[in-house]
Amino acid sequence: MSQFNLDGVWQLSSLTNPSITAPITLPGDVHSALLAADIIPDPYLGCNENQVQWVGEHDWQMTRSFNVDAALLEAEQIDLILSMVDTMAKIDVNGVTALHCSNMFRHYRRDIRPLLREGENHIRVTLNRADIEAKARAERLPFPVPWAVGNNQIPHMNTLRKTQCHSGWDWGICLLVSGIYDSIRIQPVSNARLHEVRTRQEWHGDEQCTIVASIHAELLDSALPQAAAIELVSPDGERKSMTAEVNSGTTNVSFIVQNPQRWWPAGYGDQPLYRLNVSLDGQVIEKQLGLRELTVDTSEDDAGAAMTFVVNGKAVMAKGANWIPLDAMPGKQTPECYRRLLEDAKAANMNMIRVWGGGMYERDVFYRLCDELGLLVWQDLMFSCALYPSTPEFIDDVRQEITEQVRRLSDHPSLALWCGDNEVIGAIGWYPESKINREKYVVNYDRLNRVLQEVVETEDPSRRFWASSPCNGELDFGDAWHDDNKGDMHFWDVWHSGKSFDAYHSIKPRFCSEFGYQSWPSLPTVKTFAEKDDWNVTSPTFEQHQKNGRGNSIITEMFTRYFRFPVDFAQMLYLSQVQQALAIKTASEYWRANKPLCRGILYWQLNDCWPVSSWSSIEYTGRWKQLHYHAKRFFAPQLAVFIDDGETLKLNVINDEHRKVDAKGQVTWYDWQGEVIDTWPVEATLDEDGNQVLWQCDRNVIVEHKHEGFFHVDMVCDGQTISNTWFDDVYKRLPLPKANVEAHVVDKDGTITVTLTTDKPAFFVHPEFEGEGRFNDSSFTLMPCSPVSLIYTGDASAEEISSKLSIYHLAKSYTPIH
Ligand code: BMA
Repeated sequence: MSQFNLDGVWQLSSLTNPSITAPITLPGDVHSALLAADIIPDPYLGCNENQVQWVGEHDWQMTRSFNVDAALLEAEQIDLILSMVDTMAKIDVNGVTALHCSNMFRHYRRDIRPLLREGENHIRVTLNRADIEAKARAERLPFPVPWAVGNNQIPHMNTLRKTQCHSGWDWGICLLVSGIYDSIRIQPVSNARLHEVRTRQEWHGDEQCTIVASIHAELLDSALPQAAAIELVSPDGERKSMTAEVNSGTTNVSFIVQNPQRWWPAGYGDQPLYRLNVSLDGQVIEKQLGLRELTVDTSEDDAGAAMTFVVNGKAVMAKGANWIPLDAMPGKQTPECYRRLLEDAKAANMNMIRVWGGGMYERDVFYRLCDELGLLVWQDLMFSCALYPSTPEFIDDVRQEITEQVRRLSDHPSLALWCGDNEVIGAIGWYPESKINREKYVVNYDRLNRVLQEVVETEDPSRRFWASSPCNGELDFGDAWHDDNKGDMHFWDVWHSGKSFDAYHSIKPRFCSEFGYQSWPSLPTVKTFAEKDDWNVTSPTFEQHQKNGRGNSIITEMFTRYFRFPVDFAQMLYLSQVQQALAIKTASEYWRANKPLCRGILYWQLNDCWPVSSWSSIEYTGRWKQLHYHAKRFFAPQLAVFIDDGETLKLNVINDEHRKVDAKGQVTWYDWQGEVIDTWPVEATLDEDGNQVLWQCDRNVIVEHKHEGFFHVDMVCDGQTISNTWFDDVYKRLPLPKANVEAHVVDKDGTITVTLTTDKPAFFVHPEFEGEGRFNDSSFTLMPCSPVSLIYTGDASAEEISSKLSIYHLAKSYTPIH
């Protein structure tokens, strides 16, 4: 008898006001159901966030009936299996309480066979208010435990095991959502429960790898030992099968793989995947395995201590971004959206994603995609920016939660590191209570963190546990916001502390796991949430969609340091994205030029969970901000970057691949008309995993010709063109020419290209099509002598693109040019 689910349409009603009823599709959330039934306005539009706060202040119930036939009841036991239940829930079957849930990150399984009857059955899920439970728990704590004031709009979320940003964040809408976000499964059990299958790899040089699979099963009292069928399928489709006799407990079986195909992070090799299938008593578990060795090198050195991910013996330059939940309404977190976003991460040459601790342990589809795409995962445990209780009951619950999550995820080859939390060590220094009694709160921190470490090290000895992000190392409670010598750092001196972009040059991080700069969304995205009257950065709607109190002022003030002030709203949006790209480019390029000292760059943040002004490089609509196009260049395996040390202007060329690469091109000094002042050929074989200076110029020579032009490098590395541009001053002081950029859209055999030409050099050239799809490049330097042909991917026609195409470039942002 096989498993089935209770997914689909249920009936939702408010227990606070029973006249409010609507259908709800599960897996899904209450807000999405009310929105679909027109009971609430779209929370993402205008200032509607304020109109929907009542939803979180109601208790809800979800019911449905389902049919049970006599054949099902022949099963000895029938389990109800649930996960991602958000959060305070009671489950009744035919009027009898079967289960209480109180942790969104736990997995629940209960035999409901005694409650079922032949024919129609009823199931009811009661969802109680999270805010009231959080407050009640806080009142029971032995001493105050500060919550994420400033990010959360509803207090005491730190007492609940629920996605912490549900009650708002500095980029997040406050919706206090509830519901069930994973399939509601019913599993008949005749003889045995197949709880889980976990694997371990034993390497014997390059020639052989043994996969040890541990099958965890539970036999019913009456059952005899059971036969499990196990099959391993290689990436080429070669199958090896066996059967094993299984008892209650753990049964180990081994497969010897000769000449194993190794799994690599993106940019270092392929991602061959082996499939392991285990079936027992009608239950099947399928795993996707990647054979690889992964360690984290934190050994001490002259500068401090390394922070280097090493895969299959090769040091990796980790490049990527931080991930927040895909959508503020969990019902909208679809596999298609996961795929699109993660493919976009890979398309920008990323190889690591950090699952940030204020969100959730991601869905299986996320990790499967990361395995396929070669995106390493830095996995935070779900604690963020607040302090957390260390009471026995909280610790017991968390111990169970982490055990289950580590068991669920540890077989993914993409999973690179378990990290205890986001910024919780730092948070000890933020709140009045913990500031004046630091020892007490450090001990409180360590009690919980120690349990996290114990669980991770017991359950997954193959991986490193890292206490917190940021963290300077084992039991180091120092300032990882500023100490760049060891561990990972979060560098926020530019955005949060208002320093100029040069501050990125003042540190040499070993691994920067967070640094970010905000921009406003593009005009096409703004149009999806703001009426025309609100197209103004200080309008109520625009301010509602900015959750970092000083955010809009920071963006605007920074304009005055680097740029001439833009002429209108559309140009302000455009310029904010140039500015953001420039910030993250400045940092990333400089730190890459510090390789091998620096081995990781993860900017804050990849995505948005609703349409908002934020640090993201991809808007909620899926549109790439200019930053994402820059990331594709500054994270490319080969990078050419100008480094100005005050005395010399140098060209560093960095190669992250572990093989030599031939590079050839030239550095050219152009004047503002695009005429060559001077040019130098550059040619070299780039070292494996190297970082070389290939050209340099005395700064005095440039000073003598101040403002006369700019430097540009073009190189071809193994067929790929890389380029970069350097200016001798901030943009506002440069005599940028009033370039006229023209676009010609052509459809040739179904491929749409947009060719851009210009009469004078143009910078940060950004074509913006107000429809679906995107171009393969943007935000680049365009020269009169070399037109650029961009390829469009999407469904629009050439005519549509021509009629809805806006071309932006830097000089045009402050000078109307026709
Ligand atoms: C970081 C993160 C988030 C936050 C971001 C921007 O420190 O960990 O908490 O959203 O800063 O302020």
